[in-house]
Order: sequence, then C-alpha cells, then structure tokens
Amino acid sequence: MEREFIMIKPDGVQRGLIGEVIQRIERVGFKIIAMKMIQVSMEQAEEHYAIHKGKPFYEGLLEYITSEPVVAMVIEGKDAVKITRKIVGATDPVLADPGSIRGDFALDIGRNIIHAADSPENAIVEYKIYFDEEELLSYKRIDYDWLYE
Ligand code: D4T
Repeated sequence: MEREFIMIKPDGVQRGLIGEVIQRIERVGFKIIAMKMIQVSMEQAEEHYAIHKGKPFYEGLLEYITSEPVVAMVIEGKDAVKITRKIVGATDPVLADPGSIRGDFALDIGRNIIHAADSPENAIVEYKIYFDEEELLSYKRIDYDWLYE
C-alpha cells in the first residue's frame, strides 16, 4: 500500500472545507492513518517548500501556509499518490478539471485549498516534517475486502 501526504491549507480551513476534502478522500476508499490540525512553523514551511526557494511566489507561499491553521494528513491505499492528485486537480485552478477539489472550490493558484505530495518518495519526506512515525496508525478498514480484489 502506498502512503500520501495531504494538507488542507489555511484557505481550505477558513472556508469550512475540511469535511468536504476529507469526504472525498474517505469515500474513494483511502484509509486515514494520521491527521492533525496544526499551525505550520516557518521552519516547517521552509523545509516543505525548499524546492521553490528563490521563485517569485516563494515568500508569499511561506506567509500564506504559516498564516492560519492547516489540517495535515497521511493516507494509505492503492496508488494513493496518483489517485489523490486526480482528486485534488491541477495546481492552477484554471487548469483543474470540474469535479476535482481545486476545480470545484478554487480560483487562484496562490489559494488552491489543498496540498498533496507529487510522488511516493516526496510523500514520506513531507509527512516526516509534520509527523513522528509513532503518530501513524496501523488498522484495517472494515470495507477493505470490498475495496481490493
Ligand atoms: P502543492 O505543493 O501546494 O500541492 O502544489 P503542487 O504540488 O500542485 O504545486 P507546486 O509544488 O508546483 O506548487 C507549490 C505551491 O506553490 C503555489 N504556487 C505555485 C504559486 O502560488 N504560484 C505559482 O506560480 C506556482 C507554480 C501553489 C502551490
């Protein structure tokens, strides 16, 4: 099973979309194995978005992601990264398909509701910024045998 790291960003929390996002993740069958509401520190934000350092949107991105609480989550399931990225939609809402989270709820690339890691390797790197390994729980969803052949 693959793990994916997801974060409902400050705009998602402020706009009351926590439940909406979780519902979309849960209903497809993913198992939430860790979840918490946190205020991202500047150190965590810099580590998370190190790849974007020096880009024109970098400073604004750090300011935004640290501005208000977020909900961080680790989920598990078959092809979790690819399927989650489809549920989330393209980074720029103008390119995000209707039916995706960003396609349905966002207008601006700088306020795009949710983050999802773009590879299984990055998912691990990213969840380690926000979670200790002991916070990741191991359990079986009751519908497991109906989700997987
Ligand atoms: P995140 O990381 O938020 O899930 O977004 P993506 O993985 O889909 O996209 P990304 O890493 O390319 O961008 C990170 C973050 O920066 C914001 N951003 C990005 C922005 O404000 N202006 C821009 O031009 C770009 C490329 C949005 C997401």
